[in-house]
Amino acid sequence: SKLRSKVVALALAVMLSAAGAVTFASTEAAAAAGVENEGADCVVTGLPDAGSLPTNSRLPDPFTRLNGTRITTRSDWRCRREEIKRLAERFVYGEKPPKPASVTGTVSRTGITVNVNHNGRSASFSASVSLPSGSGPFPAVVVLGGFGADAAAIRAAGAAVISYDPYAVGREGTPRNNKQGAFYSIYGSSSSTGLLLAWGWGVSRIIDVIEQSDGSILRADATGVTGCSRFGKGAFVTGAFDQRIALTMPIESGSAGVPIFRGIPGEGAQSLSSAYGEQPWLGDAFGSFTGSPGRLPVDTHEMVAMVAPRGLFIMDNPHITNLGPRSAIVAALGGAEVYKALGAGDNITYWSDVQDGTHCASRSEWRTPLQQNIQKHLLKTGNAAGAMRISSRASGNLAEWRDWQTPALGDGGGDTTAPSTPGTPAATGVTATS
Ligand code: MCU
Repeated sequence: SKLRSKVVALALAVMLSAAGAVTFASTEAAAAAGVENEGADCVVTGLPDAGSLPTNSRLPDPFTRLNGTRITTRSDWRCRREEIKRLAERFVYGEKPPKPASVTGTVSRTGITVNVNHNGRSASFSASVSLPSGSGPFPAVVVLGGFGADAAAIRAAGAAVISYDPYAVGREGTPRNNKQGAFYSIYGSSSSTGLLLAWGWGVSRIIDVIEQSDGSILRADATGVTGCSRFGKGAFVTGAFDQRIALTMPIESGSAGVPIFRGIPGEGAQSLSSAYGEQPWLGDAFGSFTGSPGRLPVDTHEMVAMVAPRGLFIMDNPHITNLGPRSAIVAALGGAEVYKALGAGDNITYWSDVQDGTHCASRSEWRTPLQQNIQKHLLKTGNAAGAMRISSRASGNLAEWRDWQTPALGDGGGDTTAPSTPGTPAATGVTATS
């Protein structure tokens, strides 16, 4: 009868997801941008100082500008996103410098080398490449760290795997005033930028080199990024901060990753002070917020939104409270409101309906959605709908975390997506059991 109820639950889930699929218009995969930051020319004024921040126990409104007005069209999102980026840099991750003066390197069928020169300083690092079968040029998924991501499934889907060692660019185990690795060789060991954004900077430089290559092996316009645990934090931040990345796939990222900072204290997740103190993952400026996340003028639902409308596949483990899976769902639901407002609700998937409780386990449940996301966003051969596959072990309710509504953004003609009602789960609100 246990099996029977599982079968019933599965059938129900399939029916619900089939019903949910008609609720939102199916959206095409959004093209990645041709540049790292499409909002680089936006003039941002009114960034607050750390000393003048009000406390807000709810999630900040992603649609309200620093000057208090709300955006009304989809094209307004570009510069509102830049405001969020600047807030995230100032208060959470530290600054991500723009492309250095010189980036050179090579792409071969087995590896990528990167050489950076800037202001008289230089640094180099490399990554290995593993191609799928067939003839290229291939899309590629950058895998941060060596575990947790299903490299075989990525290659079987038709994408190359770029194995990238984040520690070459930002080492762990150093004090904040003596950070090491290629990023800090260029920008200084006392840079206040944390490791996560340094790792993302390294991926951006890999993409620079692919762009400059002859394009016969790897495609520069079809890059994904993934990683598990601390490298899930890194994959999330990497995708948020480089709009050339077409598909972002954080796995079991935990505190300092996807979960909302405001939710973590109540859930039994790794505390913010623990994550901040364990490694210099977050920027130095985050130190004054570990005990008062309500003062942050930005939260991770807005980092989710920074990825919009590009592909985002958040994989999480509901069995480990320490990872903050409930706080991660709220981040996904909050960010999905921006996806929906942009008409791209089908480009985000959150999946925590998994059986094995082991951290960064190899999971059969994610193989199909992983390959569907690669087909849709990197190969452009599929159009699978995004989904919320939330385990009953850990749920989250966005309505408890927001006091703003999602606007119907005009697009200057053409289709519009209906605004959501408060508390309605984003995308296809399927709850499955595991
Ligand atoms: C979930 O990611 C981290 C976690 O934040 C750390 O506290 C722990 O030490 O390591 C996890 C991890 O990266 O595991 C591989």
